[in-house]
Amino acid sequence: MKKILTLCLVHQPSRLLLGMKKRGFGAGRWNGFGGKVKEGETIEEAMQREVREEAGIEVRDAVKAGIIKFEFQGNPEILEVHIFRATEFTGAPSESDEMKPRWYGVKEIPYDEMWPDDKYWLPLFLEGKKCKGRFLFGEGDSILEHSLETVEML
Ligand code: 8OG
Repeated sequence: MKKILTLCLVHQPSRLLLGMKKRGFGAGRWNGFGGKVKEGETIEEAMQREVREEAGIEVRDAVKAGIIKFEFQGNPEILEVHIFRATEFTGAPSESDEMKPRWYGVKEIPYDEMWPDDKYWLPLFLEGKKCKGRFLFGEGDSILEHSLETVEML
């Protein structure tokens, strides 16, 4: 079974907008904004909606930046996360029930308080590259297998 999710990162030349996830899956971690694609919605529409709901902004120029599949040992579900990069937005980032937003300098990304796979692919993202990959998680936060490649097109 496959679930499609979105993840949008607002990336300006020297800074990245992250949100502290306050509840649910990934709570206690800094991340971009996103969630599950609902029935009847395109991936782009879901991306836009999630950023609006979680950070209170409208992204203007989001483009695809990656597709990563996550699997968890012993769980048949595959999470396919579609990653987007935006540089322009309207509105002011504001706290929601789910996320508390904050800008981080690109050299002070809090990798130790993020999903453990982020230290593999986020540096590529910050270099402006697009990537495709797969991570298999084991107990706790261990990564048992992974593959990651940069691609020209998604
Ligand atoms: O709807 P929900 O809040 O459960 O969506 C989960 C969000 O977390 C969604 O934006 C996709 C994102 N996400 C994962 N796994 C990982 C991961 O390993 N790293 C990062 N950075 N984001 C992830 O589901």
